[in-house]
Amino acid sequence: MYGLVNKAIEDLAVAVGGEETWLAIKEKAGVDVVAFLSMDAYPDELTYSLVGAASEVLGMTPDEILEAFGKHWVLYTARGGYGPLLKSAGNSLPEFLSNLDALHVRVGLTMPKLRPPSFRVQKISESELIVSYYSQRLGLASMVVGLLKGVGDMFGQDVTVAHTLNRDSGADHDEFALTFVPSNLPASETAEIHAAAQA
Ligand code: 1MF
Repeated sequence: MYGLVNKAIEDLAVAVGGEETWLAIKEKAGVDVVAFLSMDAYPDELTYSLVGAASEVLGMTPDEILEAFGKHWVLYTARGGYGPLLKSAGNSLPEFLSNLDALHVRVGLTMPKLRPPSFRVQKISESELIVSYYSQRLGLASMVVGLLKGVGDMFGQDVTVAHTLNRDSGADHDEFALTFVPSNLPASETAEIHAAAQA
């Protein structure tokens, strides 16, 4: 995956435990890269190793790490210069998720090694969606749970996610049932993510 992903993991690790925690994670993962380059493509195995090592160092399950990372990715990219990209994908949770494939097409124009997942969105009601997730990668469904919640934060929506179809159980793709309501996140926090995405 592009280095931007590994940099976002670093950013989360440093936010949670400081620089020493990040160095411990890199060491345990056997990663000797001093600084990741956003635009370089790194082997997926490196990213999976970082997730495994973060799980051991932070005492969380890999799925908890992945979910936390998914949420952080939205904030990290919104702050880190991709605000306009995120903004261009829509003004509401359903609209944004429906436009994710188009967003990845845009990124892929300049990043030829991008292997983007694909999302399909069915509207059930004003507050319920079914999101289908197709990926060339295995084991990242918990990251998608965090991504969906992070997108909710961006629009001030509290999203409940149920993982209703699971590739780990033999399904050909993953499916999530989303219920969303206006969030009671501190307005400052929603505002920060939203403002970053407008920048
Ligand atoms: O193949 C890849 O390297 C790759 C990297 C990141 C593929 C996808 C993504 C983004 N995706 C990560 C989870 C992938 C799980 C899987 O493969 O099954 C998150 C997608 C997503 C889902 C919900 C909400 C928001 C999401 O992401 C928004 C997004 C997507 C891509 C980027 C930024 C925000 C992006 C931007 C620049 C990139 C790479 C990805 O690389 C550059 C480009 C220019 C300069 C520097 C780096």
